[in-house]
Amino acid sequence: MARTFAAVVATTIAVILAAAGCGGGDEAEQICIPQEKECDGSDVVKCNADGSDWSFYKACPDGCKDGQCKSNGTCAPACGGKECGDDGCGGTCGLCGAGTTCQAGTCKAGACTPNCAGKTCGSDGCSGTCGTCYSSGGAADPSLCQANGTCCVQSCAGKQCGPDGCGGVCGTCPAKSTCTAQGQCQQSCVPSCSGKQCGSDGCGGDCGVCSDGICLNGKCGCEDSTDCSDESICYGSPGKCTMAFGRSYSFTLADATILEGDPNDGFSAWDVGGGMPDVFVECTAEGTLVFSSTVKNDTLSPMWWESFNMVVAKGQYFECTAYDNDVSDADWIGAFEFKQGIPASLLKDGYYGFDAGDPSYGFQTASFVITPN
Ligand SMILES: [Ca+2]
Ligand SMILES: [Ca+2]
Ligand SMILES: [Ca+2]
Repeated sequence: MARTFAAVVATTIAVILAAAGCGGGDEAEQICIPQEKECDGSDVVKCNADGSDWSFYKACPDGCKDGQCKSNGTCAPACGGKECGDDGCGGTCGLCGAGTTCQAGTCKAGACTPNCAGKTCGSDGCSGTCGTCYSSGGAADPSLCQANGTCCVQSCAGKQCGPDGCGGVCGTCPAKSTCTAQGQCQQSCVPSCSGKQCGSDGCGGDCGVCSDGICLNGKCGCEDSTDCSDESICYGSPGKCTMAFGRSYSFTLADATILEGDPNDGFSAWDVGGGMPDVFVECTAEGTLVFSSTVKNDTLSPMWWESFNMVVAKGQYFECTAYDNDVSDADWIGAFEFKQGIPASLLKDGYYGFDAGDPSYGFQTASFVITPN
């Protein structure tokens, strides 16, 4: 107000000087651009219409910068197009000079009669306000003042999101969630780990991590050795991947097929007088006998289903030989061997089928079932 008072005094003096004929009759010196605004401390000052002086325009509760009030950060003053009157945040868009009144946001000559009949917010038609609207959170919010001059009451009690009933929202939901009709944020995807030890929760997460990294149908562990890495087998129940070598296996000799004649003796009958062979099998590991089957008499397709246990080391030389049992000795029928050791693939398969692949070889085929102990 000091500025306004000073301006009035200066104008009065100029008028007096002009009337006295002592001022040379010149118009007042122009010191600013008419209507220009600048800051004076925390006030906005405005250049007079003739550019002769600054006058107080507006007080800024949160300070002035570049000729405009700073926003207080919680309420955005709504002064678009207004030079005076209520800014909706408890402040003013400006004050009108002497002899003028604020009418619908514009300073006009003459008196103005405030009218707040039926109104609780918005402009009183002059320089004042009929009231300020507040959000459900307690912050002044001019956007809640409706066209009829009453405050819209937000209905956000107990709501995290959704319409506030006043054209706005009660809040926004974080990513991957949506707002329910009841105004609650709900994850778009509902994780499901019921009955699962591991694997996907259906929403991009894990229900758990298995120690051996094997998760099948939500359970930790393997179903068979194909689930495990190259040199490991599936063992136990629930299955767990474990090293294939250095452990005991049960080898079961199931059956074999023998050539009808002895290829080592011109394909003559195996027994003197034309009898069929009397077959038994012996197996060695690193030259040590680990298995000797019973004798199956007079057959080309003996069946044993006889077992032995053996710890299988990696690279361990292994050989099985079939013989025809005779009265005084035994005829060598044939053999198979693993010079580089039994491969992990057989231990994983749990089965070995020997096939000579040579129609003239005495020991044609044999089959073993291999089970970890
Ligand atoms: Ca013989
Ligand atoms: Ca015989
Ligand atoms: Ca014999």
